[in-house]
Amino acid sequence: TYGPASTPTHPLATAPVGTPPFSVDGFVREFLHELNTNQGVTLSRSSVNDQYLALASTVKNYLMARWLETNRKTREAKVKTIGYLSAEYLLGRQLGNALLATDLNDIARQGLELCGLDLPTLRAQEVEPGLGNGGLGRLAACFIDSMATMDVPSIGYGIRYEYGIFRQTFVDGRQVEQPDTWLALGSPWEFPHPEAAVRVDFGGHTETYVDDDGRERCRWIPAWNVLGVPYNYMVPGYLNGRVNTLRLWSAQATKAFDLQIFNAGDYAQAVRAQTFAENISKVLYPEDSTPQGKELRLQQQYFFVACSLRDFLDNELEEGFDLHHLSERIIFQLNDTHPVIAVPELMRILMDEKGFEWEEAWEVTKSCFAYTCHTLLPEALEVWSTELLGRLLPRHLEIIFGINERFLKEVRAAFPGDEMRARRMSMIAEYPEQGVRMAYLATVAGTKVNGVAELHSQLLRDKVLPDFSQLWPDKFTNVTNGVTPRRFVRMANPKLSELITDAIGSNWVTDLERLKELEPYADDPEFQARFSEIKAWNKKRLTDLLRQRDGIDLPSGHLLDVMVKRLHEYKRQSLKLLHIVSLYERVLSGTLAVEDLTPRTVVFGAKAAPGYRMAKDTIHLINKVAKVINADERLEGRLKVAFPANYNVTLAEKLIPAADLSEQISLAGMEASGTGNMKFALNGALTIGTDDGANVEIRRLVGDKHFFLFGMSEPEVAELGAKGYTPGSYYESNPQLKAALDLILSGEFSEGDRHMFDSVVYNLLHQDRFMALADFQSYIDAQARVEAKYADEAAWTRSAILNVARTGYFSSDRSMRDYLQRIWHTTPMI
Ligand code: NBY
Repeated sequence: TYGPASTPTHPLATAPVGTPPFSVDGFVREFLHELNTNQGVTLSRSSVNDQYLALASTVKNYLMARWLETNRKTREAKVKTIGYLSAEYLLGRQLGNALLATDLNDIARQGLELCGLDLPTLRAQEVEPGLGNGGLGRLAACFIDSMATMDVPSIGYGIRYEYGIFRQTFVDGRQVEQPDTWLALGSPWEFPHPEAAVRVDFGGHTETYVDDDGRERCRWIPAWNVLGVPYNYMVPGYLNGRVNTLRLWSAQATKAFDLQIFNAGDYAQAVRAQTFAENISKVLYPEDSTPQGKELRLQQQYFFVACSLRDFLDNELEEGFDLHHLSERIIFQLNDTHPVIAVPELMRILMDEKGFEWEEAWEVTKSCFAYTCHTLLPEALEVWSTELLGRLLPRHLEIIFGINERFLKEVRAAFPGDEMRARRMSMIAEYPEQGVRMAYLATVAGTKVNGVAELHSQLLRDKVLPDFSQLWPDKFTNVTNGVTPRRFVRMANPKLSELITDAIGSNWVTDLERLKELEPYADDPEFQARFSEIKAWNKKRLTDLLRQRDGIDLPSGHLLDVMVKRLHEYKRQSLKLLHIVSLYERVLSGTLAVEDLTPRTVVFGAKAAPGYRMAKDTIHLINKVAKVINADERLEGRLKVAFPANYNVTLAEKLIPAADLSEQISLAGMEASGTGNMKFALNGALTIGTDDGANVEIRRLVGDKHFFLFGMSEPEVAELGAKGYTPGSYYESNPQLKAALDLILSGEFSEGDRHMFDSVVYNLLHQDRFMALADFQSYIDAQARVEAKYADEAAWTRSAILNVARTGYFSSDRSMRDYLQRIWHTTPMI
């Protein structure tokens, strides 16, 4: 229960808390107060970390009243809430975003200056919460930002991993993973509520019994449980006074469990029990595409979903709410299949705890979920073995079988006699072992199923779930991804933001389509000049950062060519590498004069899943190639390769605004959307890319003249695959490709060791699942077009400006509007 035991009588007890005054003096007072009372130090004895923590607390105090008010208002309005269920949130640093959302930047800078402190130094002290792998986790972070900014009531639910995505280091060019200790120096942005912990059950068995009304019912007799402790985070809207909540769950041992063993005298065992429970939220799985099917992973999924449903039903809804109307108050958006176990969990709660009949419970359940798919790779679709599910969540497995049985009846009724279809559509796979296809369960249970870009949604309908889209054509829809302009333009690129605002006013930050108004400026020499200066300034900023962060020296005046994303074969970092090696080889062999090389620096940023051998070998190869090329004086410094370790959101914010060329070179039909592609275009980089994911839409909007398209289209890929793809034939028939691969095989990059990179090279020659060799020539040709254009500085700048002007569509605010209209059927709160 919440609130005081008796009616408060002190006048202050019912008034909302005040916000500290928006003045430099008010800020300084608040900051010093936090430094003294929270950190227990005086300014003169404070460390940078003390100062950062005090600053964070100060900013929090400015947000607090709004947060409390948002919660009160939303509760009172009894409107529909978006429950965003995501196993990952790749938030990035919080301080800069909070300062921006509260308009405190100037006041904070001045106030700190008066204290002899420097805001950027304090900002640099923050360790970003890396609670996600890549695009999917970052998308969740952009979406909660947009919902807050658009005044959409929402709660983000997820896991408070004690260790986020690993910290990547390189040792002799190979990736080595270090634990990410993001909590070590304090975590000023969270509010733990151990008193509001919820219990989550696991294991045991089910039984039937006869209830008081004489009905036969099922129940779950679990074997063990853990506690989920909520940690609340504020999600501030941009200058609109709304502050939504992100609620992340941390696992703890239950007291009962502990005490029982403790009383039995086995202290060591009691401590082990605690460790066992806490393991559940200990670490983020660093797999970004191939689910590993590990027991702990399923425990994580059920853990956070069970906590979240319990929390919403018990704490967010008013007491006595009639759950038959649940969908009027919540829609749970499933961020991929990771939270899909929420479907049988809601069924279980409604039937076993609230006494609903199956049909009643199913009606409610299927109106409360919608499912977003983020992939097309068959191996990325989660399948949980029924053995594991039955052991960990026996009641849920029963319910899944029940859902499947009724669903297959519906299929057989719709397609009489088509038994093959019924088997294809079953949620239960029988090979290689019996397992539950979570994407099918999500599709059956969801009111809507969406892909994340037009091409992806189409392929999802036609290739991944064709039987389902025939059965329910209206269930399928598209919402093209977007990115938050607050973090990725306004914060990351302050100079460009100022230029834009000077030209068209400041409303673009929340209405990004307004960037269109920049179009006329693309031909304005003065605007062009300022735009180029800003690009140069951003490059300088990046150069300074990489020098002190990584000891990397970026040359100036180069075309900055950037490929940053998770390392995966389908994304084809190896194709980018072949381009680099080929340029080098042509200089060595004299087919390209050094002075004809366009001065170019290629920057890679990429983490490989720790168990993904090919990805790790590719990282090793990139580093080795970089080492040789960077040291070779014959290149006269005209080609450089930089690979800063540990690419993350913080680095992205400096890297993207500096880029000239954005590499989006996945095999067509493989990248669901991409979101980095959008961030680059919005910051005035030109894209070299395939017709894949959201590239398709970017190119359509910016126009062919301002985009470097290459490679096979998705239908061409399918055709080549069907015909039989033989990568070796491209090697044999393309001398330039052959020379590049041969140079790697010669040991040039491996101190003469001719076998160091056999895995990568022979995979390309004999398998090349993602057809890098087939697209090689087309890619090389497109890079030649890049160089020709780059030589005409005015033309390049004009195209870059048009990229900014024409990509306002890719704001995550627009994505949210699409979700509201097509999926959630609700409107912002006025
Ligand atoms: O989601 C990415 C897609 O590859 C990208 O094209 C898209 O833009 C983005 C947002 O929609 N998918 C992605 O990032 N996936 C993961 O990070 C991920 C994480 C964990 C697991 C699978 C995928 N897992 O099975 O554990």
